[in-house]
Amino acid sequence: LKQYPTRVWRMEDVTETLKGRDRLSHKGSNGRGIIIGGSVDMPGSVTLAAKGALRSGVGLLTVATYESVVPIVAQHITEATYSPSIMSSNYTHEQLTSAFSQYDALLIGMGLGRTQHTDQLISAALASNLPIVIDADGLFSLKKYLIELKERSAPTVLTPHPGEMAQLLNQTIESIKKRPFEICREFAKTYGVYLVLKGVYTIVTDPDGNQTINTTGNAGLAKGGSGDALAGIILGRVLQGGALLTSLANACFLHGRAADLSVRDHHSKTDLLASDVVDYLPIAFRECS
Ligand code: NPW
Ligand code: AMP
Ligand code: MG
Repeated sequence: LKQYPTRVWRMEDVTETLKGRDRLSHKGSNGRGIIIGGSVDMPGSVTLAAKGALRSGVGLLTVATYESVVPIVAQHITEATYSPSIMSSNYTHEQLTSAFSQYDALLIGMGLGRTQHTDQLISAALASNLPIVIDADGLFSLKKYLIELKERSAPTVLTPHPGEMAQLLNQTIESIKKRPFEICREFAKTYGVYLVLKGVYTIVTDPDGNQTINTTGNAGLAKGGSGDALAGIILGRVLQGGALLTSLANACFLHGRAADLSVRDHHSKTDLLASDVVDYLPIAFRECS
């Protein structure tokens, strides 16, 4: 990508760049991911993220969620392991950071709630030395840790919708929607982050200000759970390595494309669910592989 053009990410970009499975790989070499999310109010959020990640190539996945939530998630996700102990409030900042360092990448935030404990988890995730993806309630907490965000040396990916972006910047949703490209570029460059500003057309920005725009997806995605599934897909693709802007653009494309295929072949935009989108990921992957 040349400096600064905004590039529409097309299917041929995905087919050219989508990394397949190495014949000699094993589960450990296909990426160890951890997802920290969910709560008694929102067990579905982390379930969708875990399914999205597993359908996007993760080799080994651990879900860190509260003990009472584990049986609910585990009923749906049999391939992941679970780590409720990480969610114990007895864990110190250092213990959390050290526990996170056993993984290759971390996703945090969906369904966690806006609590002091979420703040502690975000603070420890930022202190870790691995690529991290922050979504939903994690973004709400992040506002308190902008200095730590700027100081990170490992990659950080933020996945806000316009409401989350607005609260992160202390601006109105309307002002973000007026100049989304410029605002994303300014923020990404200032804080050295990758930004996925979700919407009808999702904009992905890298820390140098390069941008891609996604045009897949439809109004069937305008429903609770869609963003949680996307966050998992993003973790899955980040773990496969390669240029991060490419991995993020591919993840957004595949998420939207799965929704489009599902609406073409089976569902209507009215009845489409986030879990249906994840179930259509295999067809989107096959089409692009
Ligand atoms: P309004 O008022 O709707 O017009 P929140 P959340 C705005 C979990 N979930 N364009 C919106 O505007 C998540 O993971 C769990 C413009 C409002 O102001 C989180 O942990 C589910 N504005 C938690 O719920 C399924 C937009 O943003 C604000 C916009 C809260 O996340 C659902 C809302 O933001 C959910 O994913 C857009 N495109 N999108 C589960 N099954 O467990 C949003 N806004 O208060 O952060 O609410 O996104 O629902
Ligand atoms: P969240 O608000 O976090 O659940 O994220 C919503 C997801 O659905 C994002 O990936 C959006 O890009 C996508 N989405 C929501 N509404 C639409 C729409 N009308 N057209 C296309 N994609 C959408
Ligand atoms: Mg969301």
